[in-house]
Amino acid sequence: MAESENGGAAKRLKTDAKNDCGDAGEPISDSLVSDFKISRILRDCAREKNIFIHGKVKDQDAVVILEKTPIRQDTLSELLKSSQLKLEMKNDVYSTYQLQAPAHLNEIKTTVVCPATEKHVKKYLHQEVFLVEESGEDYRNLTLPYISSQSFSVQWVHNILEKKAEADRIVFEDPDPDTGFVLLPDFKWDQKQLQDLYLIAIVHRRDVKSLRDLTSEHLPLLTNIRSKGEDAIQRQYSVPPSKLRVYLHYQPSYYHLHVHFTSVEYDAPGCRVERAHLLSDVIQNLQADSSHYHNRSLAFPLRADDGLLLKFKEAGKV
Ligand code: M7G
Repeated sequence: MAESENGGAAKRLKTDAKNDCGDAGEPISDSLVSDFKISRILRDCAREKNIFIHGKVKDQDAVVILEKTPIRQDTLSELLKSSQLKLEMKNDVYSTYQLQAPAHLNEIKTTVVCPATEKHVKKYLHQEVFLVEESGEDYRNLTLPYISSQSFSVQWVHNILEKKAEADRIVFEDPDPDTGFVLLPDFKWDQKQLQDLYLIAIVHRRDVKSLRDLTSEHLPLLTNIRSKGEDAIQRQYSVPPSKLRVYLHYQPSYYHLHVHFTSVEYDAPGCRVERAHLLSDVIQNLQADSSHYHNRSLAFPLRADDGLLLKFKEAGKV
């Protein structure tokens, strides 16, 4: 089985400030953000220091996500040396300041979805959440028909697999058509520090939508992702398997099988028990019973405006 590795940019943490690329590999132009007309705030969180904004770029719907990133240890002394301090208050041994950092140490991670569909807007809108319990039968009768007609496009996934986008970000690839995958940084991670390390392994196979499709037939694929994914991360970032949380989402947003690799110290969005299934548990469940994920009930959260929740309500399941 042939394997390839991309040493390039992924070998080190990203410290330069160059633009990321759009789907077609073109740099995202500055005007995409400066032409953005705000319609409403979808969500904001003071603790996570991010804000999700819905608006328009030249008549096209767009979502812009702004996020303050963690303070980097490698630029700490520069930050302290080259910033200006403005005193806010002083009392006994206590004082607080506004630290005005130079522009290059004060960047805001910005994600743009443009054109954004109504489903993208809903994904980021703060909503009440309900927990649904889905039996294997519910999956086949309610969920499968719904996701077959309503789910997000996986064009971005195909672009990655076909090297039409993000090819220079690939950390590791096993090209085997049955057990192979591409490992690359999740677009939620700016790769500037390891505290919030986040990579995804996307399988080459296109016939596995989610956890529900997995049987013991897929064990070689899953064990391959675990061992080679962990090895690659150890090599590239010197992060050992014991520092990783490796899991699948159910329900995922994108129905093409992929596995999340995050730092175990990082409270990543979607890593809670109602959505994350540890890869090692999935492997053991399938070893014990090949039809585990076909038959058993799986609980997951659905937002109030999710069409799938309506289907479960209509069927009297919620
Ligand atoms: P998911 O479990 O299907 O859905 O995971 P979630 O987004 O609700 O978690 C898909 C993962 O792929 C997420 O962690 C996304 O941040 C990531 N992702 C989504 N898109 C559109 C891209 C992309 O274009 N490039 C990369 N590298 N990651 C993406």
